[in-house]
Amino acid sequence: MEWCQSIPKVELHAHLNGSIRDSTLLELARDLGETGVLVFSDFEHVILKSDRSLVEVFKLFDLIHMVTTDHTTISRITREVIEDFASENVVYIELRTTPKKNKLIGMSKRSYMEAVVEGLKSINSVDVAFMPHDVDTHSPLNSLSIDNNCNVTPRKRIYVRLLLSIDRRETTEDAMETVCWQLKLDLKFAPLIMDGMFTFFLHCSLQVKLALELKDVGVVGIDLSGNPIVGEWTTFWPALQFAKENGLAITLHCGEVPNPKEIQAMLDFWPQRIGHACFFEGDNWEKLKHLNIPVEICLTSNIRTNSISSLDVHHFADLYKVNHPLVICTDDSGVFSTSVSKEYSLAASAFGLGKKEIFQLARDAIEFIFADNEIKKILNQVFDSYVTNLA
Ligand code: 6MZ
Repeated sequence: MEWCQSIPKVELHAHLNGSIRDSTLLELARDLGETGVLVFSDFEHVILKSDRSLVEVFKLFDLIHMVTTDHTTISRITREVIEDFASENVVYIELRTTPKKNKLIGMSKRSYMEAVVEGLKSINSVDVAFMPHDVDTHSPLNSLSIDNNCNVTPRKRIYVRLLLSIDRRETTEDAMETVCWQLKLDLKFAPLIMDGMFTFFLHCSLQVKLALELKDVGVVGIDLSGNPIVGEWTTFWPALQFAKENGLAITLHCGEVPNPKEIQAMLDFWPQRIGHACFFEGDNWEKLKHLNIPVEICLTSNIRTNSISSLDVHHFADLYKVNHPLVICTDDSGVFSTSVSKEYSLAASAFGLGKKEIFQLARDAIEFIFADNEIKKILNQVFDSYVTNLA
């Protein structure tokens, strides 16, 4: 476990609100309990329970969202989550979150994301590089910090990119709003987009300008997530297709429950990555391998939610054996009381992987990130320098 902590790692499947610290969640719930908004003792029991079914996990998310949805809290959680990942030597993370609206407190999807960005900016303990111009090829692993007494110390650096999640409860219009916000398109165009007028947007120069603006806040893609038994693929497809046509990378929660038709439709869509892939069978399984779509593997999450009965039968083994692109992830480190190091450690013990294989697995993840080649180059240097320092 200690060794897994020491190596550089890449995290590609982490939900912001699912990665909240227990201590923060309890503190926020206690505060709300005092104002009478919720009954703290009911909440405490749910937070402290460790084994939950998938249904219970989504009930917990509803509770989490009750205590986390204001701008200050979103900024705080973002800061803490990134600090936690950095402390484990995660050198690149794609953090995903569902932008939320709440008229009562003046929150729009845009202001929600601005709060996330504020959270990133407020981090002092580590060097957070989340904008393209933060790329610094001279010192990829650390930067230097100089305190008031002119003492110079190296600071850890973590590269952060953001994915905006579409929640399966959302309507086509909501989903489109999430995508359009990223592209900074005026929502009055959304109905046109839904009518299939993609080309209009593709070719207008405004579009190019907006896509460039988008890069500035480090958003690189879209995720489809949420309770897998809710909603229909056809509802989300227009927004996802539009996002894809405009150069945003897509990752889908796919096959978290048995639903061969949806799995097939998702594979036909050909996303850049998928998450989970627990209930693939027959042709879909073969197709996944044939298309070589990288799979974000979340071991603890799959076991805790009973999607997979035990690690002995986890599909990681089959995919790993055939060299399928895989990346080990946490999913919801807070909700499932895990960490990236724990997940690597679990993979090592469950599938008999040695240090060399684990290091390679961690390094291979670089290939599947949504950020550009410049970042890939830097991350490769980070892994190289780890090896050099060991020698
Ligand atoms: C599907 C999940 C998930 O977006 O509020 N989420 N969706 N399957 C999972 N596996 C257990 N874990 C988390 O983070 C919490 C949201 O992420 C999605 C759910 O929509 C959940 O409400 P944000 O930051």
